[in-house]
Amino acid sequence: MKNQLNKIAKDTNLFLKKYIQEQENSKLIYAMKYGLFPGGKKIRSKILIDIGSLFSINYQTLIAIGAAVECIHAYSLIHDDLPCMDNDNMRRGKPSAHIKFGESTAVLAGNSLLTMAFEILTSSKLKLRDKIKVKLVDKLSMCSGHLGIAGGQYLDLDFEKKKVSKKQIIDMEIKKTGKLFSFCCAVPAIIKEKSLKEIKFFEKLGSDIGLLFQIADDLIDFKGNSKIAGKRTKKDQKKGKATLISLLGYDASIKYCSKIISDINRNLKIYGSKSENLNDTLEFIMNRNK
Ligand code: GRG
Repeated sequence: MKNQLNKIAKDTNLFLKKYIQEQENSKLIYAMKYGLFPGGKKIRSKILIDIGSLFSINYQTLIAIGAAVECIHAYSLIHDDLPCMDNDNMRRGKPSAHIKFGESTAVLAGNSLLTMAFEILTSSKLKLRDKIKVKLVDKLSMCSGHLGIAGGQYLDLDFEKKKVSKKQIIDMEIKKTGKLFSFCCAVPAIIKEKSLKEIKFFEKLGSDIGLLFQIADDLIDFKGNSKIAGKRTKKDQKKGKATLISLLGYDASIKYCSKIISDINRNLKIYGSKSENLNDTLEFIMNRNK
């Protein structure tokens, strides 16, 4: 699992470096590269490749789409760390982008990473028919905007120090984190032009994985070591963040995660041994410490 994740990370970074190298240079690109490289775990690309293997999709195609997802993810982290958002000084073991380059540069680098994701999806480097590319652009924009990551982030900030229900927390976490995983899970079915019902099945799978990922992330904040995590930990409680841990407690949150994993594994049984890679990824998500 770790070896495969490292290979995916390496291939994604290679794709992005080459993609950027072939563009004209700009001053903003330094801050963009700072947000992208060496980057994080590339777990979203791993999920893309796990689900892609159920449909026998070309590896390099998935790496290119994963690179686009990685641009959006890097953008969201740069903006998440800004003083007007979560105000964090450290990310991935180094100073946050706004600490290194200043706020205005961090905002603009983030915006440029967002648009770069769509450049990648429409580029001739992605060997897919235009009709499919339009569907991918449509899905990724829906997952990123007010009904997805940006909307979820709004709720996350809005819920601070407020009493909110379990349903509200789940809705916020699915938007903030789950929607990008939804996109990754839906991509292979979109490429293979599967029915709307099948695409929806994979989107729901993605939002469940994203929810699991977010709860595991909150558990790291709760009990994690900031040196290992590469970011400040034990901050959710101080900030009055609404999380499932703050509402249900630590043990009940772990139980909740186990239930998500067993439900996902049951739903994927129809894919037989092909779904084993994804099972391993879910275990990794739950047991990670960064
Ligand atoms: C991206 C459209 C768009 C809007 C920005 C700031 C913002 C609105 C959203 C923030 C969303 C956010 C930070 C969600 C948290 C997701 C999360 C658990 C991030 C950590 O992901 P990892 O662990 O990070 O995969 P690495 O460093 O491994 O890549």
